[in-house]
Amino acid sequence: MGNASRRSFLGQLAAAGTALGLAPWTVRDMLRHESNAPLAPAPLVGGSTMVSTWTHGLEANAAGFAALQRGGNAMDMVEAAARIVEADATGLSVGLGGLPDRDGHVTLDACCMDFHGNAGAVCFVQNILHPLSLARKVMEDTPHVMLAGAGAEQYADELGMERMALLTDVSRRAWEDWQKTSDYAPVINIENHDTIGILAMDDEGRLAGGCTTSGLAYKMHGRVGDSPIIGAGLFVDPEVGAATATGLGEAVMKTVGSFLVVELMRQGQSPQAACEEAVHRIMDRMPTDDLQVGYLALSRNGDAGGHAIHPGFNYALSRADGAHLIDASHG
Ligand code: SD4
Repeated sequence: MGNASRRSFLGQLAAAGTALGLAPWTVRDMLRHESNAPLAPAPLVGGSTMVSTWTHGLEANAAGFAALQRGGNAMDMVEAAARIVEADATGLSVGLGGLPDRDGHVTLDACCMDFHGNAGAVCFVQNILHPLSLARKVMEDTPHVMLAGAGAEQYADELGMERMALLTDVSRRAWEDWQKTSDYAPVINIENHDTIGILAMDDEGRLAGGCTTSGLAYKMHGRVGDSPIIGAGLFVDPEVGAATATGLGEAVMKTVGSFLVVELMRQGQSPQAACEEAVHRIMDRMPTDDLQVGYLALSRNGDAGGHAIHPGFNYALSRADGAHLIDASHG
């Protein structure tokens, strides 16, 4: 079914459901299942591929490929990769051990998109070790895209997800040190950015992506960044490619960065060129001396690219034949 006829079918389905007196929930479920119609297989030029932000992307990608070997699909690869980094107490920007907000609370943001274009997200959640898994549950088992704060935690409780304190001794001490000199303005510098964004293509050419973070260190309580915002911190267009962002979320949100990267790819640009143009969009619009943003993209034919405002952004590229840490271009 083509896009236009699918849209018309969806409209007729919704109208028919309402006319028949079906609950809106039932209609939404029908719509959701229809949107899960299989896509045409992708050209598998590069084979299964993962790209993930920063050095921790290497370990994450290894977990993703292990999931693929266990029979998982692209979404399973992304979730397995995220869980490794979320549970790693040594990372100061994701999950356990993430630096807290200015009031000492670790608050997490995460989202994911699958190869049908479905999306799920959670934001401003506390004491949940695996926010990306929770985002996936929102995507797969609810009619919604995003749950926030206490509502997301309540849903995690319903799912039986364990609650745990995420502030470690190391991150508490860092927060206490920060308080000594703090003027209570968010610290925005080029070191404050090691969110993990993960893009995966499985051995059937299906794309998925995820992004998970504790966000900007010492942010205002309640602040939500780009990472759980579909189109900003992550976007997957199953027919085109996927992109994710790391760095100062405010700059990414104002330019709807990941959607922009994927849309540029849809117009024919390579992942590398698309990331460059999206970075330049930020640099043209705001002073960037003190802020870093990096974009990472994967096309449906397995090409990858990455670009950042400043030097220092790297990403892990893994295929069946090996993994590499790549320094992204910048400027
Ligand atoms: C945010 N984009 O919350 C995230 C920050 C980040 O590692 O990338 N941190 O703005």
